[in-house]
Amino acid sequence: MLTIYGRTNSVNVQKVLWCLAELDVPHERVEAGLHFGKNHEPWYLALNPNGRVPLLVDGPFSLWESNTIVRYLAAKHGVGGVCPRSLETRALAERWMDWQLSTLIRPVSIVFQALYRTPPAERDLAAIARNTVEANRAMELLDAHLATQPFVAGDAFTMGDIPVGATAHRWLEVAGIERPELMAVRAWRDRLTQRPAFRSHVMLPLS
Ligand SMILES: N[C@@H](CCC(=O)N[C@@H](CS)C(=O)NCC(=O)O)C(=O)O
Repeated sequence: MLTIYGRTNSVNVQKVLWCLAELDVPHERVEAGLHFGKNHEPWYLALNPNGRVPLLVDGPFSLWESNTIVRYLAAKHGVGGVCPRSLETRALAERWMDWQLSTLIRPVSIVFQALYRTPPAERDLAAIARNTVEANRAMELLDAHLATQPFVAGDAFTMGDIPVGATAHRWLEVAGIERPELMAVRAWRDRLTQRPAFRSHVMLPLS
């Protein structure tokens, strides 16, 4: 049985659970990370030396890095669907997965962690302001792209929508920050909300 280690309020775990649900792959999930612990135990560090969640264990094979796990699952169970058969479309999907990791997640995480997991007296207000600007700039780039097509890699939903979709949803839900209108991103998020897998694994209260 395929096992995912990770807590459901982690955006990186959400990507993997969303992908598994899209692909209808049987699996079990074991709570890990933050107060659940496990991710700093020696056996876990032997499988993921970063001590982070998610971690996938698929028989004798294990894998860390959420976007890589999404790629692995899509290639194993979703070629012709979540993993496009066309090399060009697949590359476009992967480009947005890389962009999520290289550009979007850092400022979104800094602001989210500050506002949801840091006591008010300990918050770095300058860092929140600076990273809000940076996240909004990235979201405006995404908005301009999604104004031209319904999903990040073209006309159909692909694995490329998963990391960006989970992160963009989080940004749209963070309370107490200024955001541009992001009409195209919101329309795309509405399309994602029609997917049961997105509703079950990503549309959860932020904590
Ligand atoms: N780039 C990694 C980042 C993993 C990561 O930072 N995970 C966070 C949760 S979103 C984590 O493990 N935090 C520590 C913890 O939960 O104990 C990935 O995408 O898998």
